[in-house]
Amino acid sequence: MKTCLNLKTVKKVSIACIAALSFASCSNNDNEVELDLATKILFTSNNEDGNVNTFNVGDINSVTRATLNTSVTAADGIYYDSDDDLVVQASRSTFGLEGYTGISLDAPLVSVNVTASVVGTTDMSSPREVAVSNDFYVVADNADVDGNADTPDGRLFVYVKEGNRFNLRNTITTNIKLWGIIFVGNDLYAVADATNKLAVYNNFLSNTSTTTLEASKTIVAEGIVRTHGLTYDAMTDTMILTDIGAASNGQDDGGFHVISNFSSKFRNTANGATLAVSEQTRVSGSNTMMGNPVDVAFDGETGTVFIAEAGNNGGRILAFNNINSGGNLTPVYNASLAKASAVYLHKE
Ligand SMILES: [Ca+2]
Ligand SMILES: [Ca+2]
Ligand SMILES: [Ca+2]
Repeated sequence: MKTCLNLKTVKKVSIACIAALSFASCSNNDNEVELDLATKILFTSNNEDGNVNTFNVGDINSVTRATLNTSVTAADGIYYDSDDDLVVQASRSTFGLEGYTGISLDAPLVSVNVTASVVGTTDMSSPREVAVSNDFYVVADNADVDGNADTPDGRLFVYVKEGNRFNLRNTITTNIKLWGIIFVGNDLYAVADATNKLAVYNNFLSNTSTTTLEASKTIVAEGIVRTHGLTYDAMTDTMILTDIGAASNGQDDGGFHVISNFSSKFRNTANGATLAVSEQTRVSGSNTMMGNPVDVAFDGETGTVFIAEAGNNGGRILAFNNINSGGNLTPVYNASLAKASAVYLHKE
């Protein structure tokens, strides 16, 4: 079957077959081929060399890797926009967003040198995670705001992508320390760094001026020492929070918590109240290779958790399957990535 060489064609053919219920021309084998060839790319950033490493994780037992070599030397939060063939990361050497165009998934990714052609003003001090809603790119900056490291605070920089520019619309100052952020619909969830708390800012983008903003609601995730990264999968209503434990232990005190049926659990936990650890599933222990898991992505379809591990062995990308009962799991995939800082999973 020659069209197997073109992944998108195969998918379209299979979908058309299913729609027509044409079993004669669409065997079960074709459907299996479609699933096996699903495009799933994990985009990653790091603070070692600032390059974007991509991992084709469509088959977790046969992962292929390619590197987009950038001119920045350290980076965090990462995102991929398939409509624009655009990879975006938050540069920690220029302190602005950088977008690399022409990154198409129509053919397997190969290692290339890239130049940022979508850029913006370099407003930030310590950019971390990036959260995207349509053309709005929000960056969490964890630098101290008020000159007193003992008072928790941070800033959310709200950029709008217009043409090949990231234009700063406004800046929101928070009274929590920031790191991981993610949109769930119109609401922006944020970890309260250095704590075990999860905050939400409802209708976040409706705050159009530069101002300070209190979280709409904050809950405590029992069992976590210090959360850092988070991700949400709408298909399975699953929230995942990482736990870096002590930052000083980069080897074996980290983990992550899976919160299934997240919407109702969050709704039913009052502002300031605690979500019991018995309502969460914890993965941690010596087999997990997690010391400082700083970011997380989740494929709800396969139940696979991807982790950016900043500390263990200098930094790794990890994947875990069969997470339902938690515990001291051995990663199903493990690759070195020095000072790994962020992961973003793109599926099509
Ligand atoms: Ca402060
Ligand atoms: Ca740790
Ligand atoms: Ca991320």
